Amino acid sequence: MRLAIVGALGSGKSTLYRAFTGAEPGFGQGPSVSVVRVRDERLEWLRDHYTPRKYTPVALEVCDFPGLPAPGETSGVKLSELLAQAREAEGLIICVRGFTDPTYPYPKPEPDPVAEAANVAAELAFADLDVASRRVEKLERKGGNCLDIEKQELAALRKVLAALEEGEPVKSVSLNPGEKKLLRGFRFLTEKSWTLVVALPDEGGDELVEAPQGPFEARIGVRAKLEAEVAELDDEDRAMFMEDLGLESLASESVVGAAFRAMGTISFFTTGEDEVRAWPLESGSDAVIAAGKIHTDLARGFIRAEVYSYDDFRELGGDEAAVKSAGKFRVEGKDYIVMDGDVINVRFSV
Ligand SMILES: Nc1nc2c(ncn2[C@@H]2O[C@H](COP(=O)(O)OP(=O)(O)OP(=O)(O)O)[C@@H](O)[C@H]2O)c(=O)[nH]1
Ligand SMILES: [Mg+2]
Repeated sequence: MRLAIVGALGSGKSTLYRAFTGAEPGFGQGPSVSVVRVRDERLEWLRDHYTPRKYTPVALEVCDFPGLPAPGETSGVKLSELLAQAREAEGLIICVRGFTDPTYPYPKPEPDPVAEAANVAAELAFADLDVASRRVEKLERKGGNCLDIEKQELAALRKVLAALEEGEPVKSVSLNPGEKKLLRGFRFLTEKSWTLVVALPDEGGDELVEAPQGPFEARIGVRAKLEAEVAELDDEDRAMFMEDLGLESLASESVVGAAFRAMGTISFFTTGEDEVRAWPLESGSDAVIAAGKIHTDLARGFIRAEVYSYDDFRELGGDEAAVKSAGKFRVEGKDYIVMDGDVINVRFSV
């Protein structure tokens, strides 16, 4: 799964990327990509409980994109190409500037997160509008020669277009599963989950986080410059630095978690002395799909899933026998819909 960091020129994207990854973004025209782990307190508790040989949190790819030029401006990057690449991501992190930095060119003396977020949102919506209307025109030209499936697509696209013209994102349009499937290939930017990040000055500015309006599933303020410096330290120095600053946790870590949850993805866990691992799963998936994430053999030879929730396990002191005697240990079949935080053991035979 992939998260794309997009935003205006100089809004703090690459600094945020460094805070996430500790890696330097490249200087090319394309996006830089790194893998980050999604922190999950539950998984960390399971790790401390089992002290397994291997510990595997969910990993996400994060891409740092070049800045979108401000309205009326041009830049070295081709906007359409850039946005086409952003379509490949499942979730977007929209980074806006909440700090002042005289060393970096910025159109205004003071940051304006409200206007900046609105511009970025408009740019993304416009890109969707462009894609949808081109396709509608093409299908309309075909007219009576449209296949049935194309007629359905056209009807669905008209709904999308109507919403976009009203300034509404594609995710606000109610589409049935069939329509969703027909439109999946467009990978609309306004259909994705959006996490707003306001890059904050080293001190203060927290009030800037609530101001921007838009279809954001999550919003969070990050002192990206400070956190990027922290990310470069080794563990010991980092702990000291964070204590000095009075920081308990890093906001950039919360961003990854928030953006992950905003995608509507859940996690289930597999545990034991060998490995404690979190698996991302599309919400609403059944036990066989979950088993298939672990290994295709587990889906193919699926017999049953032994399931209990992390919450019950933790409440009962991390004791499986106690979970059983409390009646919280369940044996589930193929149709069981996996829940966020389920601890699963798949029984199978091939
Ligand atoms: N105080 C403060 N400064 C920041 C923050 N994030 C970025 N900066 C500074 O803002 C300037 C631009 O940051 P970048 O991360 O390069 O911005 P960008 O969005 O990647 O810029 P482009 O890729 O050119 O669009 C740098 O001088 C950073 O040090 C932040 O959260 N707080
Ligand atoms: Mg950059």
